[in-house]
Amino acid sequence: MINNRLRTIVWALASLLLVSAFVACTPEHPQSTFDSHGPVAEAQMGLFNLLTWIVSVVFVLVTGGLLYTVFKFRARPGAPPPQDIHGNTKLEIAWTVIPVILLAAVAVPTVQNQFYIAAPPEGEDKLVVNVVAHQWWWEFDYPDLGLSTANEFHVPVGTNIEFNMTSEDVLHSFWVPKLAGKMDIIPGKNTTMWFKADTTDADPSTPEKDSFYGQCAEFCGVAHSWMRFRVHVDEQDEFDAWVEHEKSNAKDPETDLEKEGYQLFLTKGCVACHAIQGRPDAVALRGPNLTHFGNRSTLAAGIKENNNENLKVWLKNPDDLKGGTIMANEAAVYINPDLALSNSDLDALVAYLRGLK
Ligand code: HEC
Ligand SMILES: [Cu+2]
Repeated sequence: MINNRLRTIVWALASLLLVSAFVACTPEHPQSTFDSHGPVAEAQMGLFNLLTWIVSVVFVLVTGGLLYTVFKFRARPGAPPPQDIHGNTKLEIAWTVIPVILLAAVAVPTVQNQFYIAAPPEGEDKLVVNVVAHQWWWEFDYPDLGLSTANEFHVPVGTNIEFNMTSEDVLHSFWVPKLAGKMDIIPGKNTTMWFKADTTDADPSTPEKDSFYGQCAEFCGVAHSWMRFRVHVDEQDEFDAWVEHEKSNAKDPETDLEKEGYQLFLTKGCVACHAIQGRPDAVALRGPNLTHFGNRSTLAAGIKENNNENLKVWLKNPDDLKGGTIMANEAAVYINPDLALSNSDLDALVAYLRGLK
């Protein structure tokens, strides 16, 4: 009875494990490494496939040999006790030499790949993007184009993008699964990697153009899993237009509500942490640059759609969307009751920020 139930449970767990293993391999996921795009992701995918084939063959041969031996030489009633043997030089040489050959065969492409993914090929055009990781958002600077943005960045299709990365606080890791493997980001140190996107649309099965999803892949504190970002891959002319616009100063507030929001932005201490280009009072960089915030598709490092409702929830209490941010813990409006934002303050700030197109 108990045995039967146990057997059912073991079978159920095993099938569940098998199903989840296969489901995990689907390329139909915005962060699937199996849907590789561009030379870096493809090189890594190639290495993965090579390794998988080699270990599969080894697994089948070793397990097959084992099963064969176990069944063929199993104890039979009345059979004499097995003979004790010790040492077999031929066998020992074989099982030393074969793994050495296999490991050497795997080491060559692995080391080649390590060098290949560290920096874009010499002599080819490249675009440099400096990444600064913060708890829990991303700063993206383009030193050669003189612009800086946050949480979402654009790159031209078919161009090598070189990343120079460092951290403001703790360890983070930069990962856009469809474009390249992970790279650690270390405070006080510069790490590099590159990728080249071969398509502008991360998911052609949907009618609209999709961006590539990225995320921090190193545990960096309570909101680690909410430290996401987006890569928008553009045709060259779209990218050039984005750069021109992104370099321009923030739009002036137009409607009365926007003007009120701008005043609140100055008087409620938001400028202590947020930069808005063209506003000399707002140059700090403890939080994301908000110059063209209205054009970003997501809010709070890729976790929510950037719309009026979500922005209002965020400004009312960032903790409701994402626990433990510096904004919730240190901004005057959340720690000093005299400065707390009223409902109409929130509406004005939403109007101003969403208007920063
Ligand atoms: C003590 C520093 C600090 C102050 C003051 C502050 N913020 Fe923030 N803000 C941050 C940080 C840090 C983040 C990033 C949070 C995250 O995503 O983890 C952020 C995120 C944001 C975002 C989302 C940006 C994006 O790209 O997703 C908006 C909008 C914002 N803040 C508006 C405001 C407004 C309006 C005020 C004033 C009422 C304010 N902040 C005050 C630090 C601050
Ligand atoms: Cu992180």
